[in-house]
Amino acid sequence: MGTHQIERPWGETVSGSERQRTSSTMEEPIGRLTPKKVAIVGGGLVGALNACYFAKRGFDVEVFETREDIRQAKVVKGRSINLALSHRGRQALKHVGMEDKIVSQGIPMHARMIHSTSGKQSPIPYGKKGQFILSVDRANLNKELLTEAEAYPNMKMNFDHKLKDWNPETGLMTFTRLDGSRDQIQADLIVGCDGAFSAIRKQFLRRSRFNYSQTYIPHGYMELTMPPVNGEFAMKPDYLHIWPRNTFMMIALPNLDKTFTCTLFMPFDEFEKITTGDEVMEFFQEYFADTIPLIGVDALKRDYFRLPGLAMVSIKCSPYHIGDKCVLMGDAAHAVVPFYGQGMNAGFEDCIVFDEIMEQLNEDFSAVLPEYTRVRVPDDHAIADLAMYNYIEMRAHVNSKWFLFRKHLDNFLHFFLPNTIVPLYTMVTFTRERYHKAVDRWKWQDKVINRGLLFGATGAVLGGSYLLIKNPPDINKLIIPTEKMWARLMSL
Ligand code: FAD
Ligand code: EGU
Repeated sequence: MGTHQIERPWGETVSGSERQRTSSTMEEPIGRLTPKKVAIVGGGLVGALNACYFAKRGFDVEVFETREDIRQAKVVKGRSINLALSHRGRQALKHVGMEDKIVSQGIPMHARMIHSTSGKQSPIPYGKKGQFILSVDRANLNKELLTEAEAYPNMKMNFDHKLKDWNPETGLMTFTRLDGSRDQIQADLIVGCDGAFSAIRKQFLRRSRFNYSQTYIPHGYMELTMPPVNGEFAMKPDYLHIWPRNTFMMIALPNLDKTFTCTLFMPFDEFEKITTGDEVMEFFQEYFADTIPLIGVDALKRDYFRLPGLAMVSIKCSPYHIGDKCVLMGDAAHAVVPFYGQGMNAGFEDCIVFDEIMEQLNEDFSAVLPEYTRVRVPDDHAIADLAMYNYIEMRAHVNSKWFLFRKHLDNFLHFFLPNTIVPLYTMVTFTRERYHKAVDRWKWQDKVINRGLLFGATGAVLGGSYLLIKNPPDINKLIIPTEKMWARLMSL
């Protein structure tokens, strides 16, 4: 890992502060003699990526992260082991030159594999050939992003720094450390990337006209590992495996070590009903029988009780900024339920959107922050709503037959009317169409489809009537004589 070139047309490697000095004499007449200081709170996926974006612009960047450096840690605690990376996330990585590296460490998933209760497997492609999503390892992605960020000379990483409080007027932050000490740091801009339970957001909540809502869904999730069989993947690796069972659902994504991480989704009260190993087996026998030999009876009985079901929350808020001092991004701004595979992708896209506005408005925080809120809130709210909608939909009536039918219908309509009907998941997963626009278009398409069905049905009735009138059937053939009717009824 070398040092970074900070955007400069002739491409020398310079430190952030040097760049600022040069550019201020050349382009910016006043101010910016020293680069502005940006503090990024949270060194998770979005924080680490954002650190690259701000460093690339030449700011004096510091990252503050509660945990120890995960690159040194023996065990990495945290949510979900692997994630689906799609177009939006990839584009965001591309802007900081990280796309190829991360893609090369991911496993392409070209289709879903739907497992029915009987054990039948049916693939449904995500799109045309060459369209796929990637299964990436969360811990590895986080490490790569931290290493990338750290290679900028104008970057400082502070691990073991937990934000306790901060002052929206002055930008002064207070951190605590494991040894009990405190650290106080001031910054020109504070970027809250500290996840769904954001400490930065607490100051937002105390303010007037800040909108906030959070919803915990009744489902929890549990991760189970499916080991390799004879050194090979236990199931086909280039698929996102899905077991849709209405109330219960399981999903499995492949890992580089040839394991699968299975994520079981079910209501908390169902989790609690299962208290013994035998009950686990009974439950799996009924709903996910084909996975029992693959996960293994002993592993299943043991791993089910290792951790309780974990909660999922959906959070929406607005605005995302306070004055010119602070902005929220990633889960801190919008936690979404995982039923569209978009949480991280949306958080990564936040970084692109902010960066584009920084470019348009010459890095003037007092203009950039409100514009970011104006532009981004409708889209983040749209994906939060979509993910929640899909959760409700899947839970209500999605078994494997229905899932197959819906996806085939979507793909079929798209095939015949490629420019009119684009499936929602395609717009969400494979394009950068703004989320709220994708929803608008989806509603419009639904109207067209329904109208099509209505016309179709009306046409069938009218056409049928016409044919009947033109060729009236022999009425005598339609009337069944009484004795024949009796005979039929008696034979039942
Ligand atoms: P986080 O990853 O939560 O990082 C926040 C960081 O801030 C952490 O490192 C934390 O230690 C630190 N921090 C917290 N508080 C403080 C503090 N006070 N001071 C300093 N640091 C602090 N998304 C997808 O795109 N695709 C998927 O397939 C997908 N699958 C998912 C499956 C499940 C089961 C779940 C739960 C989520 C899934 N997601 C998925 C969503 C994804 O995990 C999140 O959207 C993503 O992790 C958000 O990143 P973030 O950096 O905003 O927050
Ligand atoms: C859930 C948990 C299939 C990883 C939504 C599809 C997810 C992922 C789907 C998790 C589903 C559901 C889509 C992708 C993806 C599908 C999608 C969900 C990855 C509508 C690690 N979802 N997920 N939709 O279309 O667009 O395949 O934990 F079962 S990837 Cl719930 Cl594309």
